[in-house]
Amino acid sequence: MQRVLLVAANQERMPDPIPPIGAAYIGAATRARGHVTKIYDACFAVDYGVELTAAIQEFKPDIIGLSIRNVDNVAFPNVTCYLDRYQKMVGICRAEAPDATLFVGGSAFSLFPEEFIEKLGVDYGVVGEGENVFVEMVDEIDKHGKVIGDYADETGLVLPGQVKDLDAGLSPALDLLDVSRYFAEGGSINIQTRRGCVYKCSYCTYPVLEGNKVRMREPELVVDEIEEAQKKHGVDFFFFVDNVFNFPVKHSVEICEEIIRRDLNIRWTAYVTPAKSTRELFEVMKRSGCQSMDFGTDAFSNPMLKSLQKSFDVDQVFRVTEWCHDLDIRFNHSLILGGPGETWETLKETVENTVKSKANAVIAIIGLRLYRDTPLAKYVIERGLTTREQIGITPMFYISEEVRDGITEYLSEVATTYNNWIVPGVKKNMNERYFKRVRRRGVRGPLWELLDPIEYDTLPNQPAAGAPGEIVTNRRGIFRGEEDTSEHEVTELTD
Ligand code: B12
Ligand code: SF4
Repeated sequence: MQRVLLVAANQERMPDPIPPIGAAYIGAATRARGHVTKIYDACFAVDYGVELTAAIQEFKPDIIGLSIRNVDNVAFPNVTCYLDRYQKMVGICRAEAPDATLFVGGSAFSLFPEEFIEKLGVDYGVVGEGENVFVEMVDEIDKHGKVIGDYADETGLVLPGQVKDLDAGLSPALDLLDVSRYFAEGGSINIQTRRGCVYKCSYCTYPVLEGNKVRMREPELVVDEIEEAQKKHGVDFFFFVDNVFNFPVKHSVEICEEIIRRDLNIRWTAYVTPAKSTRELFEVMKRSGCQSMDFGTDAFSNPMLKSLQKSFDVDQVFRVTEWCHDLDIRFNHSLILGGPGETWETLKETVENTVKSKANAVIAIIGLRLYRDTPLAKYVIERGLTTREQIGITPMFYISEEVRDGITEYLSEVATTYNNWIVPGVKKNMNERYFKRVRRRGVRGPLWELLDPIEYDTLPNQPAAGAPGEIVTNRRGIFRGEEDTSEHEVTELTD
């Protein structure tokens, strides 16, 4: 039997504090094999250094597993990178438990494993889903005092793990987390119904993280998990964290029907693709408690939807938003602006159409954060703008040349005109203190749901900027993590 301490390292609380269910999945798996397991969750820590030290001294772990979710906040130009904090946490683990075997895993790690392993100096780094491979390695340490199997390369890198049969796995050990606090301050508890994504949007990491085939959980087991959280913790609002909740459609319908059949009085939200959506699907979603949906629209102009390799067109987006209005489902458009081929014309069309669709809220990200092994990475590498190696933990964003000078100012202006537009990169319409006050009043679900559509007849002016400037390849940006006072380099690429 080993003593396994999982450290959920995320401290980001915008837009909400998020229960670290990745660590809770791992915790359920180690515990099921008889290892004494605890999660130290840094999310609400006042001083994680003091708390983590105390947790290690008290628990005396044989094995520590650091779970890292975010590399950065992807909010160009105001980017915060979390590497320093992760390094400090590793330092504390090494100092307080010098004999413990130190692992790292999580989505951030899986995106840049070689770089993280080098920068963190851990014993092992597990890429991808950790439930199986991590537990096998813990078992080996238990039996032999060390890992003897051929799991890792010489740097400690453990290659992608993927759980083939999700139903054979366990539900996340929510009891290892402070569910009540997350529910009170974050307004929902997360549930995963499937892994993987079949779509091939050009910039997206999700197929890299979870694979390009969808693996689904048995609808009954998903709803069992919902019911248990409801009974044990009084949770009545859920966030389906699947990359895309509504594909395959049959699976989504079965989950909704099971919720309806059990007459659970819950509400929920999810990421939804306009592709393959039908009104019948939205109706059954609504009947099962769907209060809102977040469309991964990205762009609202056909040339840009094509450029980003999206699987729907402008007409389909209008269609799904109409159904939302008819069925009283609130919705947000997540936009990613400035991709290859973006012009002032396409940008303006996106803004106009988004406003026309009367969205409750719009979250607009400026520029495309580059990740390795995505079609977009291939595009920029082929054009000689960067190399695979240069794409890494230090965030690098692609912004098309035509809109590069002026896009930030323009979106700032749009968000001033429409206060239902949230632009994280310029901190527009993101008021943390207001968000906290609202939560204290017991509001559930994503906070953007509180915003209301703004009428079409107040469209913003044509963008003021627009003349392509000289190519910028090394623009300085400031990273403002809590403990991170150093200045890092943000590279902005254009073609
Ligand atoms: C759903 C989601 C959201 C929802 C969360 C809602 C909720 N209540 O949970 C919302 C919209 C709020 C959100 C917000 C943000 N998100 Co988000 N989100 C996701 C998404 C799609 C799923 C996350 C999830 O729950 N997965 C399910 C769990 C079970 O998987 P997991 O945590 O990865 O854990 C598994 C493995 O990683 C591994 N593992 C995990 N820990 C450990 C530890 C050890 C020791 C081992 C061995 C293995 C291991 O095993 C686990 C089980 O298989 C991911 C993309 C993805 N597909 O991963 C992005 C993702 C995590 N988000 C990302 C980002 C950036 C953000 C934001 C910063 C964006 C923003 N500016 O607002 C915020 C941050 C919010 C916060 N407070 O931290 C990025 C992180 C990458 C990066 N660049 O940093 C991701 C990867 C998407 C991307 N762009 O690629 N997000
Ligand atoms: S953006 Fe959404 S639909 Fe497209 S590949 Fe990523 S997860 Fe799949």
